[in-house]
Order: sequence, then C-alpha cells, then structure tokens
Amino acid sequence: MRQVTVTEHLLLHQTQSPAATGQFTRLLYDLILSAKIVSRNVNNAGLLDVLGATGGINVQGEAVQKLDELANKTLIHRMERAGVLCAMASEENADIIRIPDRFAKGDYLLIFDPLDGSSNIDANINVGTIFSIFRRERPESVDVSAEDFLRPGVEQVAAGYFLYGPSTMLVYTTGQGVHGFTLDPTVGEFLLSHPDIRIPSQGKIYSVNESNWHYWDEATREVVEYFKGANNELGRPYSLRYVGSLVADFHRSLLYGGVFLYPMDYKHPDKPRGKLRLLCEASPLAFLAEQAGGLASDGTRRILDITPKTLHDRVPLFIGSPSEVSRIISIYQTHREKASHA
Ligand code: AHM
Ligand code: MG
Repeated sequence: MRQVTVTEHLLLHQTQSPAATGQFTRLLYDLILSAKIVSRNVNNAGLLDVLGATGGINVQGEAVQKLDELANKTLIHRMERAGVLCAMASEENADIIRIPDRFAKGDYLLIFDPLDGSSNIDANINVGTIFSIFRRERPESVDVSAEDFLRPGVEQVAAGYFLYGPSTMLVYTTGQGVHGFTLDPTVGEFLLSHPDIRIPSQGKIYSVNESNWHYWDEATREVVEYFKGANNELGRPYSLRYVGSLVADFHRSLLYGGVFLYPMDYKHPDKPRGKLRLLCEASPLAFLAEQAGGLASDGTRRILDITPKTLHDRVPLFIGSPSEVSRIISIYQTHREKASHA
C-alpha cells in the first residue's frame, strides 16, 4: 500500500490552497516536529516527573499542569526558530509571543492551545494540541501586535489538531477538505489514514457537561432536553458522551456525527459566558467542522464570522453535524422571538 506523508499530501493535493507555499510547508513541518515531542512527553508522562500541577494559575484563571507548561515551551521553542512566523499566541500566555530578533521572521501568525483537556492528563485520557494559522495582513513596517490576531476565523489559511490518544493523529484543513494522518511511531511519520473526512449529516450522540444545568438559561435547557427526550428527529434519546477534552469530544463528533455543546452559563451571574476560547479552540475547530460538511455556531452567529475583541475572548460553542446544530440554532431563535413578543 502506498503511504502518503503530510508533506506529500500538501504538495500533491492542496496546490489550490493559499497555504501551499514553501513557507507554509516549513511551518507544518516544525509544527509536526513539536507535536511529536509533545506526544512523546504525553506518552511517557507516568514515567517522568511531569504529572500534576505547577502551582501556577494561567491567564484564564485555571491551574497550570506541568505538561501544559512543557507543551507550551516546546511549541514556542521550535516555532520561533521556524523562520516563517511573525508572532504567536498561546492559550497559556496573556500577550502575544514575539519572534526574537535573532531569528528569521515570515508571514504567518500561529495561535495554539498547547495541551487541550489537560485537566484529564493525570488519568491517561486523550488530550491534544489545537492550532490555527493566519497570514499577516498588515505591512512588515508596522510592529506586530495583538491587533494582528483579532481576525474572524473565516480568514484562517489552515487549522487543525494533534490528538494524543491510543494513537497520535493529525487532523487538518487548508480549506480543501479535512484530512487525518496517524503517527506511525516505528518510522516517526504521520501517514494519511483518513482522507477527506465528512461528518455524518445527523448523529446519535450529544456531548455536554450537563452538571452546568443549574447555571443555564431556559433556552439552553430546552436544547439539551431536545436531545435527552424521545420527541426529536431521531425518535429516541440521543446517547450522551463527554470526555471533557474538547479535542477528543470534537474528534468523535467529526467521525461519528452528533453535536458538542459548551453553552453560555451563569456560574458568575453578573458575567454569563461560554468557557471555550474563540481564537485557539472554537475558530480552528469551526473551520474543520465546516470543511467536513458540519456547522459551528454560538447559538446565533456562525463561529467563523465572529471577530474577537481580545486575544482570549470566550464564546458559547455548538459544533458538529448540520442537522443537530441547525436544530439548536432554531430553538434559540424561537426563544428570542418569544422574548421579544413578551
Ligand atoms: P483547557 O484548554 O484548559 O484544557 O480547557 C478547555 C477544556 C476543554 O477541553 C473541554 O471541552 C472543557 O474545558 C471542559 O470543561 P468542563 O470541565 O467545564 O466541562
Ligand atoms: Mg483548551
């Protein structure tokens, strides 16, 4: 059987993509190398002194795990040397990460969540690295700043994730479909295993942290009741699966269909909000979902159309098969209409 590597695939099949340049191939090569290092550390986590928390709290107000920090450092160290980036932004860093003057710079902006789902890591449950790539718009003469990153997801040139699971996978898009590669550890290469992934138009699974029920509004409860009840398009209750690692829950939804939900909640009544980050989580996964024939919405707006106001903006996220996501949008719509007539 012919084994296709990521670089071969990019050169052979993605020639129409704005990402099909030498610089982009280099970017992907270094990203893959970073992910192989992270994957090795995740796989050996139980044997090395890298489990548990650092004691620090990140910009999101969440406990930093040692592996979060290691993955973040690995990505920054490799990618600042790639010579193709003008800056980076990470879920773990409050500000943008500039490329030091001693390294060459390029046209691309890289955004990443170095280790998504890391609260699961001590239990040996799947985690992943999510990435999003933009080309810089402003001229080189203008100093790079956070403003360069505040762009809607529709402008991404590529996005994807590495999933550190029973096998390590890369799933990515450059706007020409979604393609999955599996790391063959014996040769150290990601090989094409899932060409042109299409999400089923309807699934049988919903995925949500239902313990937030008490913090949801009426519309959100109705959405979840729709999936739990028998009075839906399926004619019976959907199954519930929730890993608590977005990248793993999304990957399952992509392959099996269904929907992943992280709605807005009122845990902090004065500040209702979604949990997931627009730039490093929702936007890249929305690009993949749409390229696979799915949908991604915040309940009202298409995720890819939302322009962030800050680097760490959060959004509600409903992502997956078109049938389930459009149903959710219509339930919210009906609630808004009722409220406006009340
Ligand atoms: P992280 O990037 O710090 O791991 O946080 C994001 C994670 C997602 O992977 C997952 O979907 C969500 O948080 C789970 O949150 P909760 O524990 O509130 O259900
Ligand atoms: Mg995350």
